[in-house]
Amino acid sequence: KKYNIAVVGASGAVGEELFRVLEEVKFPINDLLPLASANSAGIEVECQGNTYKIEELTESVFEGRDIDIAFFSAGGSISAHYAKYAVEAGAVVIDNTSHFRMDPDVPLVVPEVNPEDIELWEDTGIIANPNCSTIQMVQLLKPLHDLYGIKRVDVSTYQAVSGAGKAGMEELVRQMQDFFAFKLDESEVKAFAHKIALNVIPQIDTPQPNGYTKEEMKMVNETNKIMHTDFAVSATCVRVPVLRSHSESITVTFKEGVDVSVAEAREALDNFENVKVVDDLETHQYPMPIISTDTDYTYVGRIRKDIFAENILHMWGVADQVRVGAATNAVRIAQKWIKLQENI
Ligand code: 2RA
Repeated sequence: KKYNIAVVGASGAVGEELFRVLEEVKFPINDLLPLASANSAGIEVECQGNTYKIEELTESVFEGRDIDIAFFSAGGSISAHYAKYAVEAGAVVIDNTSHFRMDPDVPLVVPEVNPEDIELWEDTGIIANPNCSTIQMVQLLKPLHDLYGIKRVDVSTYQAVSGAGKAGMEELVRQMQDFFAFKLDESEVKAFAHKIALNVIPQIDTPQPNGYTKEEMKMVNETNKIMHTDFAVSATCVRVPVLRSHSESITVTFKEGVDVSVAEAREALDNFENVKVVDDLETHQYPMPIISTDTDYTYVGRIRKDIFAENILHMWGVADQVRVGAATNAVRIAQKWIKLQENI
């Protein structure tokens, strides 16, 4: 069977990556409906050797098109308003935005971690994609939780500017060009102090009353919904001048009495779907954005036991934010959803 696909946000960073991933996995596409705002209408997109024209997203655009799957990645307010029209027209919505993630009736899915939750799609017609920084973290937590039982997770993230979309990537490139054009030395770089070039910014999204940011609370709240657990999570989310991959320093505290084995942990991670262990400090083997970018794997390294506590493990995870953190995760959900439909 082939499927009719809609992509809302077709001109954005995630939308463009979706077309690439759908082509790479040879997704069974019958027809493709790229959708965006009026000023992108008419732009042509390529997928699987076919050319499609972007159409304007309207409340009625889904009617009569027999859309099976509608990917949304055009911001929370667009999903909030338009997802229902896609569902009413008979599509399953796979939403990349944060809008539906914590809705108790909407499954929040990382296919390698909680694929069974995809079966819950029929309640609302919507399946939510977690936040990019959450996805790559739970892919590493799941095998370790199954092995030892997690009590608490502390994570610091080093997030690429692609998380802020095309505009975020363009801003970094422009600032780096400005910097080198002026050949500013380090002292003058302060002029960019509030910018991202040659800087790190310990804030992503809006401040919350508890002193955390909205991005940090996404990681705190989404992790336990996906894993069906209730352990403590604390996050510090930082924007760094990297284009497309998020890096994360993750400290996992297991239940009292666990004497964690690095070899066991490394094996559990290595055996986990779509995770690659790159871990040999002596030969400078560890995950870095230059390794992960444009790939669909979640890389993990610097795996080491805490110096002072038997039940604590530290690790470093890196993944391409546009792919693993959004487009590829969404396509993997769609692949499992069609298997579900075909098994019925
Ligand atoms: C970011 N995770 O990195 C957020 C949204 N993609 O900006």
